[in-house]
Amino acid sequence: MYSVRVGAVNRAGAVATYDTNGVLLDNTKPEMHWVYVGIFAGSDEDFIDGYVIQSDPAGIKATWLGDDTESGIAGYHVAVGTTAESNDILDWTDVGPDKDKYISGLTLNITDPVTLTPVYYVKVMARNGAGMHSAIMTSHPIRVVDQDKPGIVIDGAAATERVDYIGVGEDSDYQKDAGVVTVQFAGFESHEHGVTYFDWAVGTTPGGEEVQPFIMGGLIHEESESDVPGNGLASTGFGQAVLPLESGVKYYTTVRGITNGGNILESTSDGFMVDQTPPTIQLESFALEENLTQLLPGAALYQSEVDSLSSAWKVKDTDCPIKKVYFSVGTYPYAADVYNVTEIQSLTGDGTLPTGIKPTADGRPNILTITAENEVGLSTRIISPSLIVDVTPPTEGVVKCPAFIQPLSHGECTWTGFHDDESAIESFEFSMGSEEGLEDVIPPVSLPVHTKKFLIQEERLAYVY
Ligand SMILES: [Ca+2]
Ligand SMILES: [Ca+2]
Ligand SMILES: [Ca+2]
Ligand SMILES: [Ca+2]
Repeated sequence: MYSVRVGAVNRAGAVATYDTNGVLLDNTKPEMHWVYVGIFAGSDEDFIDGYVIQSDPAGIKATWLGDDTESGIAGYHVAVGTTAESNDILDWTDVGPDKDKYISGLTLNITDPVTLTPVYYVKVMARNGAGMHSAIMTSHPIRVVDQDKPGIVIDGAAATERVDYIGVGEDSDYQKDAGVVTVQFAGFESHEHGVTYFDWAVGTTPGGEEVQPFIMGGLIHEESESDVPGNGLASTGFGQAVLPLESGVKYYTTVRGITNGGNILESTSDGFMVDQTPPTIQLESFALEENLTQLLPGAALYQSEVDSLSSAWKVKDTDCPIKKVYFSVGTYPYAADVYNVTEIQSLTGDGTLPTGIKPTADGRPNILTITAENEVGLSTRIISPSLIVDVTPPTEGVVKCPAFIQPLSHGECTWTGFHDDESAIESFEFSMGSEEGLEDVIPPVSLPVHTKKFLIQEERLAYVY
């Protein structure tokens, strides 16, 4: 120990002395006791199978301790390298006297699990009060693994029945069953810690537990999955629970994987709804008929031109999308003997028959069948009225009239044999002329269908049936 005395003499000759408390002379280096990584001061280093494992790719937590009994520790210097000798990641950096630090701003790559490269070493030197540096102390090697990641969660049981089931099937957004919730999940990974257990909840909000709180029951993990990261549970599985559901409510399923490190890896499905009602189909027009009260099954419509059969309709389902609309035309209900079952491309709202559908014109009815199926597989089928196409006039019958009709005399005309193979006779038209082709004696008069004869009586015209 040295003492330093400073004296000052003033012009009057007085001397003042100031004594320091002494200055240490230290000529031995400080000593490093430890460097631990993955933790801050006060924790135990997690050193397994020769490595400390971390998932952080941007920095390293480290703690260290050195001492110097003579001059104490003034500060530490830290470096990071991919070998025990190199400082290729971070060159020597003065970090002050703190005994731990998050060494930030690094770019660390995932360690290849086969070649076990790269790994990272933290080196620390202590600096004592006399400015001398200790020997370098190097940490255990650090393996960098993938960060914990929540997997995906989908609604429904699609594809889970597959023998080679792995991963997830197709997400479902609608279901018919109002008493069961099914879920599939995959890709929950904790390379650092492993997943210790899974639990799941069902709610009416994303992540919610309104219908079922988080429970472990009902989940099945894929046991055949090998090379599970972090030696935890499989990352894949599915779940099923009997729960009462309502139409018109969206349900969300949330799956959590809880890691051995206490991390909660959580994912929620995008939801599903229940639909238990089939779509509705409203026929808006059929052939030339647009009056909704006439567009009923069993009604008969007649048309005299053979052109394209036309129809328009509206398909609706307020709960879920329409998956398929198809039609056929037949000579009896639900038949397809006039036009094959054909899918309609437009699935929502208004639908129309494509052009070019020739109705049968042989007197048999043309009945349109329309079927609409919704996303959950519920379907509705309607039929149109019968359309009878008749392009030929009625067959001529035989008319019998008196050979001569005197003015003011009586007479009658009768007729038989008028008929039509395709459509029924609707009415008769009667007229009389003084020559063939004329209607000058009795102008045309329309007679009901049942009329059988026409009386001519004292210039008063009458008909009888
Ligand atoms: Ca010393
Ligand atoms: Ca969904
Ligand atoms: Ca519905
Ligand atoms: Ca006819």
